[in-house]
Amino acid sequence: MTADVLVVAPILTRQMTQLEATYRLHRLDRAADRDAFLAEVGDRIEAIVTTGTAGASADVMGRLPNLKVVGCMAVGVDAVDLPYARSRGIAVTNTPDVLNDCVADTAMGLLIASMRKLVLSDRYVRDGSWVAKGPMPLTTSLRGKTLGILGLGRIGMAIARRAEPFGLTIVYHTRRKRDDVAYPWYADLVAMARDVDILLAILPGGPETRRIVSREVIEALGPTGTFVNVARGSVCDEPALIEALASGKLGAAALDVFEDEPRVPDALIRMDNVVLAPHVGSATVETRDAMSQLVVDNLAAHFAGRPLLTPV
Ligand code: NAP
Ligand code: 8YV
Repeated sequence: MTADVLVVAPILTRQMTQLEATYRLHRLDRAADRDAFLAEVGDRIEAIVTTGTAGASADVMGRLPNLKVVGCMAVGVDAVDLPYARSRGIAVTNTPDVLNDCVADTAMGLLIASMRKLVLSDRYVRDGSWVAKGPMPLTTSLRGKTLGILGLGRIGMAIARRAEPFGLTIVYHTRRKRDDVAYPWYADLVAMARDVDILLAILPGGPETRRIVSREVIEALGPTGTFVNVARGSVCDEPALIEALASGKLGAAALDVFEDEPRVPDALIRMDNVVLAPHVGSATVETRDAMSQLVVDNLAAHFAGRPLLTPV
């Protein structure tokens, strides 16, 4: 029998075509009246397809009494209400590993763009400053600096491996010290922020890590420090970050993620010491294709009664 699947947010077209050929899809993302739509199809839904941003709320899942599995196209599932899903025995799948390289590339790109002022350099050429003012002011070398990675998991390790050849010394903070790496571990995030030149966040979002990059951490990083966030906007105290960047208590920031995406505070948009990106860590054709396929393959495993490939 063909199963009914609720699309909270679509994945790539190639995989949506596969889903359309296999299941009866119900497009919540296109519904004019979401409540009426859920009231009409809710009883039939056995699976959800969603993205890391759209997630799956307890409110939506609560209207789907036969829901068994959520396929989320992201490694970070902070937008899926996991406690609620667990309370109902609803399985949740994510897309780990296939995005490590692209997210790590983005992180390094942001780090270099910030320290070497690549975005300002581009503007300097385009707006005629090079002709009018002469050479651009000198920037800061990566070589010899210390990079503190907040969250040395799958992606954090991919970032560390890329950072080493740039001459960066790597240290990290996690809850538990890893026994398979030689990088120095800090039990205390503020102490690490005090000792490093760059703090890079790549840990999960959610209540446990909310504003872990606090005012104290930001100020410990200091006037010559750079903060790179490729984790989630929620992990950083954004108002404190803005204040520190504006007052010179923090040197610079490179941000792929924000508290209220896609809305980015005007203050950040106006700052020259900030590089901004619209949550594009994994946003390449190849990686999104692999992530989307993993969503499809997880649903296929579920409906065939096989073990899920990447359960959360
Ligand atoms: P992972 O392999 O699970 O690694 C997570 C790391 O964070 C681990 O080292 C973990 O170590 C650490 N961590 C977790 N909670 C912590 C806490 N409270 N304090 C300190 N460290 C903590 O995850 P991943 O695959 O590398 O992905 C990490 C995150 O990156 C995702 O959850 C997502 O939010 C984000 N991400 C962003 C993008 C983007 O587009 N910008 C793309 C992909 C992923 P311990 O357990 O020892 O603490
Ligand atoms: C995606 C992400 O941008 O995997 C994650 O955790 O943040 C990203 O890869 C996004 O959530 C797409 O669904």
